[in-house]
Amino acid sequence: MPSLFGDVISTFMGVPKATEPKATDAEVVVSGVPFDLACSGRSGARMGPNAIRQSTANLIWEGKRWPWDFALQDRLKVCDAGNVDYAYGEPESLVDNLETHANRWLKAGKKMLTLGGDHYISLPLLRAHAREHGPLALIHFDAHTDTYEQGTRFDHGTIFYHALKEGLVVPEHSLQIGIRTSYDRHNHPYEVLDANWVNDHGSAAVLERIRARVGHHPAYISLDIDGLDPAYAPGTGTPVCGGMSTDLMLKVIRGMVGMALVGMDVVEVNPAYDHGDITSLAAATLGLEFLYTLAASKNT
Ligand SMILES: [Mn+2]
Repeated sequence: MPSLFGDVISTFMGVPKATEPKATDAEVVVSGVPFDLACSGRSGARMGPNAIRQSTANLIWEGKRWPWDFALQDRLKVCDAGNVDYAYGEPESLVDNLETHANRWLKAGKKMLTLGGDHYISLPLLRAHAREHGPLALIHFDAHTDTYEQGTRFDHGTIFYHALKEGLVVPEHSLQIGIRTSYDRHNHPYEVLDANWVNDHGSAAVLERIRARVGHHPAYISLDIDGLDPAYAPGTGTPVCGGMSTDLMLKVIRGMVGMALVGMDVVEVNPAYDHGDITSLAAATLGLEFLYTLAASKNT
């Protein structure tokens, strides 16, 4: 059993590193995107990917992870491709590099778990996933809808407005979960399960709505860590009180076994504002539960 105090963890859960899709038999690739040039508030999410990887040192010791009854490596092959590089001061280079990176791995038949970075990174990722799978059902956890029409060219608050305009997502199959900031309720393209409703009704009710909306459509999960309450995720750029608990969000992710999940990103982890690694551990755990959900889905 690996020790918590051994070597520094340089990949997610210590999985093998692989930079060439053809050189690995992994079914899922973990990538980091250390980009925060589209952030409107507290910057620093570029430090997220490595902090999330390091937090997996707390998770790696468990063989058959609770509450599952199997070890991940027995059911799913995972590799870590490291971080996507870009030229600082040139956000457009990140857009190109990330989309090219994602295209390469998706074309090789791999699924992706991507660690942000600010939420802007979801747009190039959605472009690549939609190219591979067609327009997607979006399952979006966040305090904010990120559908604002007014924004800058590189803006972490406008991505799901652009994703819709570009035809990357199917609004009729998409939901936004944990929302607790203003949006136009009378003219909004996505179904919203706001934070009040989610916290009052619990995971079973949330999952019922997700399954009713998404069905068997190819689905992409975009998880802004600020969907969690600041008590559970203080280390993020734009925290909003009244969010979901880590427990509730984990139960919702786990409950998606059997759905046609094609990818996930976990974004907006900002270690400089974190305390005791609460936020990066939450992100690491949510990402790991996605991998377990994919693994469990292979037998359904
Ligand atoms: Mn947000």
